Amino acid sequence: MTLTGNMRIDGDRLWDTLMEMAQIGPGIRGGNNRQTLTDEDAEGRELFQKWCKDAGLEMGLDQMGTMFARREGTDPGALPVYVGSHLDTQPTGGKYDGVLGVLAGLEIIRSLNDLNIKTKHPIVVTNFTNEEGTRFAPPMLASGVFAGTHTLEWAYAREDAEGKNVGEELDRIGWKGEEEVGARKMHAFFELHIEQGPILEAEKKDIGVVTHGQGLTWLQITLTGKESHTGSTPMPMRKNAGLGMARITELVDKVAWENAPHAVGAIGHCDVYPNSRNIIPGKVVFTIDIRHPDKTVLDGMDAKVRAGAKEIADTIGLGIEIEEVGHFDPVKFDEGCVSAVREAAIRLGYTHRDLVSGAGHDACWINRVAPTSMVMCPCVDGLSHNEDEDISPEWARAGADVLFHAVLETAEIVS
Ligand code: HGY
Ligand code: MN
Ligand code: MN
Repeated sequence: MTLTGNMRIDGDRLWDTLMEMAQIGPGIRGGNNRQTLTDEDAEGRELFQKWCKDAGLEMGLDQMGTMFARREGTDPGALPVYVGSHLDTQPTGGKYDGVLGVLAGLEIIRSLNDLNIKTKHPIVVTNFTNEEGTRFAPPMLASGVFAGTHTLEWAYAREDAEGKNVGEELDRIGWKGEEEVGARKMHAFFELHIEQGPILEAEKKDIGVVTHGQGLTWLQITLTGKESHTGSTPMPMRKNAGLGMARITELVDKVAWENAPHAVGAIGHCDVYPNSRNIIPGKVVFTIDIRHPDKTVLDGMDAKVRAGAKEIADTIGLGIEIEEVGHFDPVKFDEGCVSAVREAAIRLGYTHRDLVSGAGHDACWINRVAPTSMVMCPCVDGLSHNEDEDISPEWARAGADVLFHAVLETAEIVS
């Protein structure tokens, strides 16, 4: 049986499944707050597992809590084609970031069952733990362990703002598996994700054929000054850590603009101590997020931000500690997998364009251990990591159809 343009997923079922998952870990404005290894994450995992079992899949779980749902192929010795993303969300996240990729993988299985299609290679739907990195830095933590970038022990030791660590929280929610992380070998990996940027919608394209992913560096800065009275401490005597953070925020923005049009930089997380209205901050801890598609430029931005931050701290008389808490180099996805995505879009009659992913994804790490590529669909105003994140059912359907064909072509239809 060959792949034809009329072989498509059930877009209504996919949409209903997305809406049902969105009920778990509701946000405050219609989005989601299903942060990794929380009770809400556990509830979402339970629902996903139920759906997978209902679809006749065999469940697997590794030591980082990454979930694998396997549909057998006709050749037991053939390496599986993996398809998935992440179910964890930002604290003020949308309903589709990550979730679309996991549930579109499930929809592929449901559609194969409906069509009674058998494939040579098994197909495994995957939910990677802690893609967001918002509760436990760095992002893409479990896929990073899977790709051999982080050790399991290092990952288990990552702590959240309350001092809880990954290993303990996996135990607490009962989702720490036995499987060695990364022991599974993949024939290929595909991930469907919303663009989280404005290009596809602006150009009225249904599909992003993702050829590359930009690189990322997260630097955690600790500035130490001196707490003192905001009213009675003369300006020349102040050691204001908050002032240092403000100037470094300006520096990061400036370095990004100096490397326009592709560079980006911001500070999204900060803790001010003691955070009292009338005490000059004695300590601030914040995370710089800089990104660029070119490694040399990204490394140059990193060096410039480090040097500038030290200069700012010295000028104000602050102590400074700089710790890299996240990094991955820009990635170039597998050309065979990228072609499978592009040809699927053409076969199905969807408009498409090549794209560099601005956000990081599990696929960026998995690309190190298996042929990998991504499919992207538009999102309204390019907005994401915001509860107003939105997509249309048509965009979800188009992305899942293309994912369906790319996975089927790679898994080889037998009957
Ligand atoms: O930060 C990222 O790019 C991803 O959303 N975790
Ligand atoms: Mn994501
Ligand atoms: Mn995200």
